[in-house]
Amino acid sequence: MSAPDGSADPQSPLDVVVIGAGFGGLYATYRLAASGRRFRVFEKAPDVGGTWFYNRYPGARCDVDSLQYSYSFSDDLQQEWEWTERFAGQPEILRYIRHVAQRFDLYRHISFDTRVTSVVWDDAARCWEVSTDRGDTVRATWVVTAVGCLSTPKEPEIDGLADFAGESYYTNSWPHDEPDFRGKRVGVIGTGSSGIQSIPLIAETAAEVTVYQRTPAYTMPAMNRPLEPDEVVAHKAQYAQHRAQERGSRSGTLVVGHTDPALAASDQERRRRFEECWRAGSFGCALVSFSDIVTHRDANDHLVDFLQEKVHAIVEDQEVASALASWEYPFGSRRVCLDTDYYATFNAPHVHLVDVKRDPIIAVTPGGVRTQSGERAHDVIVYATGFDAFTGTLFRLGIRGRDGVRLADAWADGPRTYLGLQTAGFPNLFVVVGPQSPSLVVNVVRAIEQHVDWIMDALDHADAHGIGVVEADPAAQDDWVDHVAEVGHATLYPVADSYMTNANIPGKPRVFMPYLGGFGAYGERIAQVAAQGYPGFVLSA
Ligand code: NA7
Repeated sequence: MSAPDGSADPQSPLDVVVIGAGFGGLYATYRLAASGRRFRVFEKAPDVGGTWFYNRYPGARCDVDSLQYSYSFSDDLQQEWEWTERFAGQPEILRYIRHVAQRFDLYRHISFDTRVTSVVWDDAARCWEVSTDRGDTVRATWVVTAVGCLSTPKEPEIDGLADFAGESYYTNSWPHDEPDFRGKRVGVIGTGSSGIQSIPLIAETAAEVTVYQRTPAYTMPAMNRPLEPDEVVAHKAQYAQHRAQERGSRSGTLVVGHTDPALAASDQERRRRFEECWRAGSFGCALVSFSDIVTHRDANDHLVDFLQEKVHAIVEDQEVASALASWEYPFGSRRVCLDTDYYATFNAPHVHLVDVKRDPIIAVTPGGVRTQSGERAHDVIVYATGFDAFTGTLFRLGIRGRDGVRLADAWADGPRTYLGLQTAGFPNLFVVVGPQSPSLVVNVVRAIEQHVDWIMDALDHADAHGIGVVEADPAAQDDWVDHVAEVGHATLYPVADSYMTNANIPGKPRVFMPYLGGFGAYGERIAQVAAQGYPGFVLSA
């Protein structure tokens, strides 16, 4: 017998090991606890929260409405929890996740400060052997990875990082003791969402802020605000309908798209709709403001022209405005950002922009940052340089499937999955919101619930039918990989270099990672597969 806490007993595998205790792992924990299965959850952090535990930089905030970016599995939970702002900040989201863990008594299932170091399939025993950096080894029939897509920091490929004599901070692993920028000269490298959210706040106290921009992001004002009590009451009264609408939608949100093309609209109508989205604080609205924004470059260009005008109207120094709006890729093909006062921050005399496309960074030096044009002195450098996204954390788990094949080798030319849920050669291993599923292009909390529910149904099906092994069929997998590529390449999304195309990490194959077929349609497809007895999966006793 295995100990009730799931500690090592090679003779008696657990039913399930879950890796990660962010939004995904926590919901899997809730479902597994309710199912009576024997399971254990491993989490490398000292608490729940995942991405929201680590990304605690100033201004860290969700860009999906909090009334939508939250669990739907418990009506009691969604009725009792009070979000204070339209877009919740990181501290509030982390409080929410902790509340969920406490309310449903989930903490006791999770081993914290425990990093999984290897996950190895034992074909003779038909189970996984999971080892951790604490020296534990646990065997389990099923493994569910819920490690997030943005959880392994990218190492910035800049010389001299270690030489810097001042303070260095990474937005994606921000210290718990808030750094004090008062009176300091701060350099910020990176202008994705993390840079764009943190720069205005850093500039509030720092003596000088120098922003090193390589690729300008598209960003729109978040229009964040406190939630009005009346709107919360009205939303909660309709929660069941709202959740159903989210589940059936393209993006897992309540954003509704237009069906007419921008190229057929008048200038006036285009401007009216773009302005509406700008004021709505919703980049999702802009993406679907016309039917052809994400599929037709000329349509997309109309929106880009509109945004360029906005930047030039806000930023006083027109040269700086030009650099901030020097987009060479279509709107939406990199994750669009929502900001609070980002562009206006560049009107402050102590905030400077360095366009490192024109003036490349040569190295970090003991005193600051040296670009081609010279050296700038800094007391602090903030790296907002992003993640080894989608596969970075999965590869670091040391997953080896049949015949000892490493997942990193099986995916050397890009991820190969069936429905984004499983990979041939890696039986009984399920991935929650990984590559080739809607994951990061939709409301990820909806995507998490969709995946975890599907996986739990699959485990029930296996139990009910005496099935011990579930594995993606290679032919079905080939078809899915082709389908994901085909759907992606019918849009403008794969055009840009970013973490969505793997292009932010030197040496990674350029592949478009998420599935763009729409959240609702994807949900229907995976539900149909389950209802039909799992075609495309090989099920054996
Ligand atoms: P992102 O969006 O990947 O942004 C990273 C930024 O860092 C981006 O502007 C990069 O420019 C820049 N970067 C990375 N390495 C370098 C080097 N070596 N030199 C200069 N600039 C560099 O990560 P975030 O954390 O901001 O956001 C991730 C997601 O979190 C976001 O999309 C939301 O969904 C929430 P580059 O593009 O490589 O030219």
